[in-house]
Amino acid sequence: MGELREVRIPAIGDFKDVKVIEVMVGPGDSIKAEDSLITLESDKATMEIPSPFAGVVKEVRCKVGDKVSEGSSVLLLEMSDGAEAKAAIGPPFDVVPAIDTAPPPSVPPLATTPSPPSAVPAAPPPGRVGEAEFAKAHASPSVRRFARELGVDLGKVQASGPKGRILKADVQGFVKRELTSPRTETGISAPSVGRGIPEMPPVDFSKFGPIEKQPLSRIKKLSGANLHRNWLVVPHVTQFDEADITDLEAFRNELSEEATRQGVKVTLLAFLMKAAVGALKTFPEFSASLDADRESLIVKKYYHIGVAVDTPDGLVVPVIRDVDRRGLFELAKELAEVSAKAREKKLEASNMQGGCFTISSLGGIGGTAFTPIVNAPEVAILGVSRSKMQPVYRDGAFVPRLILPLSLSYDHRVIDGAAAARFTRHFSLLLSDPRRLLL
Ligand code: CAO
Repeated sequence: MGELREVRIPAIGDFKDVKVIEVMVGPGDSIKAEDSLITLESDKATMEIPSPFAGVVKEVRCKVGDKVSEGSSVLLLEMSDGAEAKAAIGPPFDVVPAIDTAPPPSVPPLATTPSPPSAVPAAPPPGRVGEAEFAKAHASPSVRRFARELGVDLGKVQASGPKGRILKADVQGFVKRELTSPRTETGISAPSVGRGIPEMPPVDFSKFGPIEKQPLSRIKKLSGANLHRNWLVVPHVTQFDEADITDLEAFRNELSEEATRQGVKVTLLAFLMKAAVGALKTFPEFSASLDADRESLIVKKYYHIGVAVDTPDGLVVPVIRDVDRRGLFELAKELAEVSAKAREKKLEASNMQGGCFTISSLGGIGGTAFTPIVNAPEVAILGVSRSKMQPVYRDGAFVPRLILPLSLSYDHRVIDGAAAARFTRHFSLLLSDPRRLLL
């Protein structure tokens, strides 16, 4: 008989008395290390507690409705011979809203119905994901939410968990297969996600030299799937332009004393967000989204701007709400808070939803231009590179001016090239005269 071990709730941050909403195992069940044992739900998030060991469940020590905290007993496990702790007992909270019927994610779902052959393939509205099958599927709330975020119909996902439970890995596997398969009838509309693209043959790199295999972070896996889809679905064009920000920079420096007194650092980004609102008000189609039926545009009357933030685990895009109603200092403060939160992995899904337009600034790092990928269902994204003092010919002489490179990628289904050129020109004009930002 193997050694008996008690499994307890691991460190779960500041959460206490969290409700058990699901018990996924029972006495006699054989489980592998990292299999989910129970699901907890706080008012902010759900999480699954994984088993640190492989073994057989001897006794379950909590039930649905119990309130548990770090150290509470979950169950007694008879360890398999030679089993070792495997599960990552880090904070297992999934940063997702607690309500399973969360609003549709800010990315269009992977289609689950075939598209008309000649039309640009449509991502159907989330309601069209086979709701009955979805509801019947055997999966925890966090897996359901994950599936909804990706627009995956759980009714079509093969389960590999205990008692036919669909695991997160099953959903990821389903998406991976759909992204690479040329099928049309079962899931994602094929032309949108790489129909006919030959698969990359596996390469044994160790034949050529020493290697190390490093798992991709969760963020990279999720953003990778979204970026891949957006790259394939959205016909991208990038418009390059530049803005003379000499006066803006002088104004920013003038503000710095007052900003320091208020404990904020006003970087260029806050001005860019304000300029984005100005340009979006003048060119509303840049903050629109294609309706699911592709027959119309949804034009948004709010100004929530996404900001790409580089974190050690990958790219995330928190959304700053109502930028039109915020002052520069308030924006700068929120930017600092939100990027710190992103880097500490404390962003919630709701912090990353609802954007109308995204800004991706690599100016703090360097570079002269780049072609950002549109953050669908948004239709445009502004890339900003590093500003540089340049000689500009004016009134018969060269004068030194601080020039900021802009790269606007847009969805050509919605935006014409001429409109994009007008948009970046207008954006540039707003930045070149900071007084215009106040209008
Ligand atoms: N030109 C010149 N200098 C710039 C600049 C620009 N366009 N933009 C920022 N800077 C300067 C800032 O003024 C600051 O200088 P000081 O420290 O001397 O004052 C410095 O660069 C660092 O700025 P920052 O990057 O910390 O701050 P920010 O407000 O400009 O940007 C954030 C914040 C979160 C957007 C940024 O940190 C970040 O993560 N950028 C990467 C985004 C990304 O990865 N995009 C790619 C997406 S596609 O894969």
